[in-house]
Amino acid sequence: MNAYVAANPPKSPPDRPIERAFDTVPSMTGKTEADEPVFDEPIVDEAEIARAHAQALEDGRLLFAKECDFVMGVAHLDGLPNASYPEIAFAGRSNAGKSSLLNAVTNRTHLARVSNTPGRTKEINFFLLGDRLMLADLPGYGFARVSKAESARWNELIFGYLRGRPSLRRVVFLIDARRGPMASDIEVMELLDKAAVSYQLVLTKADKLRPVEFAATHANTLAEAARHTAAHPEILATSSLSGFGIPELRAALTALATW
Ligand SMILES: Nc1nc2c(ncn2[C@@H]2O[C@H](COP(=O)(O)OP(=O)(O)OP(=O)(O)O)[C@@H](O)[C@H]2O)c(=O)[nH]1
Ligand SMILES: [Mg+2]
Repeated sequence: MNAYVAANPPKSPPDRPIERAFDTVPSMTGKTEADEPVFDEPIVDEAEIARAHAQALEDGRLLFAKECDFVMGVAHLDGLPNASYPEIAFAGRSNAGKSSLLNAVTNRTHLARVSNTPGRTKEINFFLLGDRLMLADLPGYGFARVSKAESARWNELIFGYLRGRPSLRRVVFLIDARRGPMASDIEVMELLDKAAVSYQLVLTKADKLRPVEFAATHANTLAEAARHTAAHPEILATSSLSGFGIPELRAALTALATW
């Protein structure tokens, strides 16, 4: 026996088992937690949730069925229209499908100009929906085949607008679902995080992927969104071709159509 143990003989064990902490903490009713009922699941009024969801979809359908008119195309920051309506901007890489999505959501075929040539949208095009919501179709970034000077001019226009627009309620941030978030997307997301501009990622061209491929991109994109402070946690998926996800996008934007 060593000197320490000899000097400090073990105490005899307590004559009753040591109480576990949660057995003795009184609850607000004065009972122990062990006395409290245990519920299998949280109580959720599923019918109420379904009703609210259906109402949001219907509100979205009604707003986006209203008149939608081209207001102006803007090539310089000093030419922006007055910030008098709540505004949503469609942003993303060149060719991500911004103009197509704007047409799909407003149920028009030729409102915004769509092209097979990346870099088609060269100005910020503004559209007013139902005298309630301004929609802005932005030129895409990341298009290699423009001159450095032109690319710098676009970036100045796009980021100047995104950072300084007081009426901007949210950026619909398009990501081509075939590619998922790319380095240039993540760079822009970081800029928006820094400027505290709220954005929601929307995966486009969902019709081009098999379900298993889509699930992988969706998981990646969700994980990317979680790393960004200004990203909305929910991700939408759309196809401008099939109409998939369009009613949900309308509902999400309609919820932002008030000050
Ligand atoms: N299959 C499929 N093709 C799409 C979809 N959305 C867009 N496209 C195609 O993708 C190409 C680019 O679409 P745009 O809407 O012009 O893309 P954008 O982001 O506005 O491009 P920029 O103005 O150059 O930045 C066009 O050929 C579209 O037809 C979609 O949901 N499904
Ligand atoms: Mg475009």
